[in-house]
Formats: sequence, C-alpha cells, structure tokens
Amino acid sequence: MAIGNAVEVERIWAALDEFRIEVPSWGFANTGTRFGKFVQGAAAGTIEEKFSDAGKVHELTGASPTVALHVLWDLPGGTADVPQIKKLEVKYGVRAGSINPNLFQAQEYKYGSIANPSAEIRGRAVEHLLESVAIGRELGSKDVSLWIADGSNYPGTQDMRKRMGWVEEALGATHAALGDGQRMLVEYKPFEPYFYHTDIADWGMALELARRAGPKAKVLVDTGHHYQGTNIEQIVAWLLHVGALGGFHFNDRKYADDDLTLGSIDPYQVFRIFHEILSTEAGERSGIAFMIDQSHNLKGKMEAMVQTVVTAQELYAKAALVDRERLAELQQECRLVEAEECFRGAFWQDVRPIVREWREAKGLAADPLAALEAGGYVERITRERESRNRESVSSYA
Ligand code: PSV
Ligand code: MN
Repeated sequence: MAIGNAVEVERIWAALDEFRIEVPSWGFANTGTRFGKFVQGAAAGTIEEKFSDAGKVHELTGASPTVALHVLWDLPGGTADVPQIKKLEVKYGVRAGSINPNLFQAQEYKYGSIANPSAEIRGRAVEHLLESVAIGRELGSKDVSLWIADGSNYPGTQDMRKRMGWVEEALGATHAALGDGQRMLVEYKPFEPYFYHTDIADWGMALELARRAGPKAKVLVDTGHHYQGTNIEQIVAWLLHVGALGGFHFNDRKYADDDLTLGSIDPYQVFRIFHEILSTEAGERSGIAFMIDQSHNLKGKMEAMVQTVVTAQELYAKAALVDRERLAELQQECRLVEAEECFRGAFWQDVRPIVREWREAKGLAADPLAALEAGGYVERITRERESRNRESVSSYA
C-alpha cells in the first residue's frame, strides 16, 4: 500500500521537522578493533577535520547540527581548548554537542577510574569529570555523557559493593557541579573492556545511580550495550515511564558491541524504539538526545555517517506512520493480528519518496548520499589527508 493520504504525509513531515541526531567526532577518525586498524585516506586526524566532516553531513542532511566531543581525543587541553572549538563551530556550521569524559585510557585506570580502590586515582578521575562539566558549561552544551568503563575480570578480585559507593560518590560530585541547563547522562554496558563485572552494567544500575546523583541525571541507552535478545524498546518504555530517559547512542550489532551502522542488521528494532519515543508528547520527547555512536572500520566514514543519518530519518518517519489511535483501540480489544498489522504495516511502507520531497522543500539534497559523491568532498579530503594518514599507520607498533 502506497502512502496516499495527506494525514500520512503530514505525519512524516512533522516527524522529519523535529528529528535531529548528533554525530560523534570519533566516527570520522581512524578507529579499529583491538586487533588493529585499517587506515582510511579520508579519515579525520584533527579536531578541525572532524568539524569539517560533521559540517558536511549536516549540510547534506539538515538533521545533524551538533557533534559529540570526546574530551581526551578532541580537547586534550581541557577548557583551554574551548575557544578553538567555538571558532570551529562558526566556521563549519555545527555546534559542540555532548561532552564525553574519557576515563578509560590512562594507565592509572587499569583497575578502574571512579571505582578504583585508590582514593587518589578516584580523585583524579573526578577532577576529569568536573573539567568535562566545565567544558560543557563554557561551550553551552547541554549534556555531559558518562560512560564509566570500570569493572573487573575475575570473581573475588574486587569488592563490588565498595565500588558501588565510590561510583555513587563520584556521580554525586559531578551532578553537584552541573550548571543551569546542563544534564549528565549515565551510560551502561554489560561487558568490555572488563569481562567479569562492569560497575554500571545495565539500565537498572544506571537508573538507580542517576536517581541518587540528582534530578539532572538521566540514563543513556546505547543500543549495542545489551545481551542478545534484550527487549530494548521495553527498557526505553520503562525509562520514559519514570521520566529518566536522557538519550541514545545509536548503532547496530549482530553479536556484541559491534558498532555497525544503524539499521544495518535490525531496522525493525530501531522502528520499535522510535515507536515508543513517538508515543510520548512532543514536549517530553524533545528532551531526548539522539546520538550516533559508531565506528566505521570498513565503510567510508563520511558515507557511513550520511547513510546512518538518512536511515535514522527514514525509520523515524516510518514510526511516525503508525496510526496510534487505531492501534490503541485494537490493543484495548486484544485484536492481535489487526494490531500487529497496524503496527508493522507502517514499517513496511516505503517512506523514501516523501522524505525526498521533504528534503527538496527544505532546500536540501534530495539524495544526500548521491550528493556526497557528486560533490567531490570525499575525493578532496582523501587527497588532502591521505599521505598523513598512511604515515600514521607505520607508527603502530
Ligand atoms: C563504549 O563502548 C562507548 O559506547 C562509549 O559511549 C564511549 O564513549 C564510546 O563507545 C566511544 O568509545
Ligand atoms: Mn556509547
């Protein structure tokens, strides 16, 4: 069945008008797996290149006005780097988005950062969190997004309850430093880089820690951070129910935290998540931060990012097509097959022609991926960056 009526078209347009998704600076950089990196000529090697790439994605899609920054990778000088970021915001037409502290790379964090048994190390980790809050405040960015990698590898080697207290303390101190309009998002992950326990392993732990930290703390759902078969949309529904959903890190996965492009493995799951989001009032959902957290190891980085934003828009548009009033009636009457068909009927619709019309009306490229190719941006950055990027690979021991 083709999308025919004006109501459906209007629903899609309204959804596209409100939809924004943040791109991660690290999605443009050379990343890899723990086994190595396949260096790409076009990869961004500086913060300016990352802003340039993010600006291009936004220019093409009109849907990604902010770029997430990782403090250690993008602002190694801390708050001293803020003026440079402000200049880049103006030059490339994208703003700094979420600020991501980095508590997982320094040697001293081998046994944890804010959950480390050493009070001195915990203190330094908290300082980094406070500096991240200060960066966010100076940049006028809303979210400080915390992924606490801490955990242990062997049963009995750490006191999980003591560590709970330390994490709670650190998050409380971070919350206390938040300025007006700032929030902190607590991300969870069940395993990796530690494989026995992680200190914030699931949404229950993240929710409880966020609650204890204070009202500006919310939970961040990274779609890749769940066990196989987890009903993520139910977690989303619960977090909405208790007013604690702060945002998402979107990506896709087949096995674990694979960081594949959104919707490449299971687009229906993304649709189901978006359905829960769209079942809320517009005012409520406007506070939910949609962010991409992907690492493009095989696909071209620019192409993968544009493809992801476009996919997200299409899936959001599909979810907007669900006739919620009709669905509610069918659910109430337990008309199962009809309810299911009403729901997934929206998923089967091809929204692309309407999305294309919306883009044209907004003065955007009708087909952002084709426009990326035709515009020659990737060719140009490959020319400019390739030799530097190839040289950097020889330095990997
Ligand atoms: C960890 O797997 C994670 O999802 C966190 O959000 C990090 O900030 C991000 O990936 C980049 O390493
Ligand atoms: Mn993440």
